[in-house]
Parts: sequence; C-alpha cells; structure tokens
Amino acid sequence: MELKKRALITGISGQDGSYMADFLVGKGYDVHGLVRWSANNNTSRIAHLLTKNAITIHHGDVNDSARIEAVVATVRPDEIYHFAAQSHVGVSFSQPEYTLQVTGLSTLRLLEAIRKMDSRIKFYQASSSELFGNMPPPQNESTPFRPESPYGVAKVAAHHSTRLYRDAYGIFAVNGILFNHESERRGEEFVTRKITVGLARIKAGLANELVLGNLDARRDWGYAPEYVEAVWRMMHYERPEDFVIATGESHSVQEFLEQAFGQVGLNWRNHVRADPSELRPRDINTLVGDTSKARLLLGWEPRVKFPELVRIMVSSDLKRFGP
Ligand code: NAP
Ligand code: F7E
Repeated sequence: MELKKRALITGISGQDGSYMADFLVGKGYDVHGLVRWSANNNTSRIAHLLTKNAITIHHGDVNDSARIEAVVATVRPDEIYHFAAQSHVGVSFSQPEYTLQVTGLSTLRLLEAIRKMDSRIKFYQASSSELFGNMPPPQNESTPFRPESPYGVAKVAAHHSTRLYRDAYGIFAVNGILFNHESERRGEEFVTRKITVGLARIKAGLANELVLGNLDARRDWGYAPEYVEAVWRMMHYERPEDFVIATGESHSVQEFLEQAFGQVGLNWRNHVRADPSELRPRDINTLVGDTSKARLLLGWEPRVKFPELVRIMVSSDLKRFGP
C-alpha cells in the first residue's frame, strides 16, 4: 500500500493556504498547517476542514526558527508550501522591518530547516508579481526585478534564497511568481474585496460611501482556487523551476468598480471617494503576466475571467450582508 503524502502548509489560515489545504485534502494528502497562536480564533477559512478532522494544526510563528525546526521535525513532510507572510503591500510601507522579517527571512528559516534535517523535502515559495515593480508589461520569468515596496524587497530576498538553496544544495525548491489572485476568501483590506464588501454594505444600507486610493492602477486579477492547482503542478514538474502564474489580462481598479457596481445596477461614482490617505509612497502602474511557460510545461491555464471573478465575489458578499 502506498503511504499518503504529507504536506506542511504555512499560512494555512489565509486565502491561498486554505485553498491549498482543500486541494491537497481532495488529493488524499495528510495535511498539516502552521497557525500562529492567537487568543482570538483566526481559522475561519479552514473551519470546514477542522470540524471534519481533515487537517492537523501546529501552532507556531514563522519568526521563530526553533519552533519552525521543531514543527518540520515533528511533521516530517514530503512537501512544504510556504504561504505565511505579511502580505499587504500598503502595510509594508508603515511596517517595513517587520515585513522584511516575516515575508523575507521566514523563507530562509524554512530552507535552513530543510537543509539541516532532510534535503529531500520539496519546498514551494509564494513569490509575487511585486518583484517586477514597474518593469514594462507583460512580465515573465526573464523580466528583471525592481521592487517598489518593502514587501517587494522582502519577496525578492525570499525568491533568491529559494533559487540559491536549489542551486547550492540540490533542494527541490520552486518559486511560483503569482500575479494577484482573489476570491470570496480574500482579506478585506485588499482592493477587490474592499470593493465587494463595501458595495454589499452600501446595498444593505449599512454604509454610504467607500474610500479608496489609486483608481488607475492596473492588475492581472485571477481566481485563487485555480492558482493553487498551478502551485501543485509546479511542485510535481520533472525539475524544480520557477513559473509565472497569471491570466494575461489587466484591468484597472476603476474597471473593477464599474464591473462590481454595474452588476447590481449602481453607479460607482455616486458612492466612491478617492482619498490621498489610501495612496502609497510608490505604486505599480500595470501588471500583466505572460504565462507561456506554465501553459507549455504545466498544461495550466486560467478559466475564470474578470467579469466572472467579480460576479463570484460580489454575490458572495451580497449574501453575507443581504437580507
Ligand atoms: P493572506 O491571506 O494574507 O495569508 C497570509 C497567511 O500568513 C495567514 O494565514 C497569516 O496568519 C499567516 N501569517 C502571517 N504572519 C505570520 C507569522 N508571523 N507566523 C505564521 N503565520 C503568519 O495571503 P494570501 O493572499 O493567502 O497569500 C499567500 C502568500 O502568497 C503570501 O506569501 C503572499 O505574500 C503571496 N502572494 C499572494 C498573492 C495574492 O494575490 N493573493 C500574489 C502573490 C503572492 P493569520 O491568519 O494569523 O493572519
Ligand atoms: O492593491 C490600489 C493599490 O492591496 C491593488 C497582494 O496579494 O497582490 C497583492 O498586492 C491596487 C494597488 O494588492 C486601494 O494602490 C486603490 O495599486 O489589492 P491590493 P497589491 O498591492 O497588488 C500582490 C501580487 C501580492 O503579492 C500581495 O501580497 O489597488 N488601491 N485603493 C487600493 N489598494 C488597497 N489595498 N486599498 C485601497 O483602498
């Protein structure tokens, strides 16, 4: 009888970690997750898995090397999916050092644990289109990095650490350079979810206006559940390589507003106020991913397109706040 594969997911309580857990449980994995301890429960996105005892939780903070090593030693995973991060780009400007610690150094800590304990453990690094900054679109695996935020700087360090441990120690370590991906589980401080929650609250009479920053920024927005499948595929490709994952389309924040408010018959201009307090010291103008490599080598392509993504998110939040 073949033994079940065992995976350790950091950031399992976040958007991607929770979808990765759903996906791996569906594939028959023995799934373990790292959750930082909190006096208030922070596991709502994985509650459905916890009630079925489908996953095992280990408490720990990715800033704590000793705890990381202890969890890796206890779980003895075949694969580590490292999603834990301070993932908000705007917040990284007010908390740069903390972001460098959590989002940058945590990767090195996990790679060190693998190197010391068992270099056969496969490692996934949640790399990001934020590496590219304002390099001209479309961006692919060969586009140079020029980050425009402390978050981006941290992700560049983590990205290169992953590549280095692959080259220096032969670890199966891969970077998934994922462009923005959203869902009904997206954190409420990211612009797409801020818009769909704000819209649902306005529709329910709980709010009058929505305050946003830069409406001209263009992002390549995909649907998160499809992206975790791409992550799994790169972890099972014949060689450890880095892959760009995106839709190949970009839309502005204003287009997201038009689409979301339009879907419920409202005009966004009557409800949205752009305020300088929401602007960042630097921003990225346009991100568009070129996924030729992933399409060719992983056979992966996105199915959910922009209007459908907006519809999924709007209808989920309307249900949450609606009558
Ligand atoms: P997310 O929803 O913000 O989830 C981040 C997770 O990290 C949460 O589970 C959080 O736990 C955990 N975490 C934060 N600090 C921690 C610490 N010190 N110790 C242990 N756990 C900690 O992010 P996401 O959207 O799922 O993204 C997943 C990963 O992909 C992140 O690394 C992000 O930077 C990267 N990424 C995301 C996108 C995107 O568009 N979503 C694109 C490219 C790359 P709590 O629940 O306790 O806060
Ligand atoms: O901003 C603009 C903002 O915070 C998108 C993270 O998952 O994707 C995400 O980073 C754009 C930016 O995502 C508001 O200035 C306008 O231009 O939703 P966001 P992000 O910064 O692209 C990358 C790939 C990651 O790796 C990150 O982890 O929208 N914007 N008004 C606003 N953004 C926010 N958050 N709030 C506003 O009110």
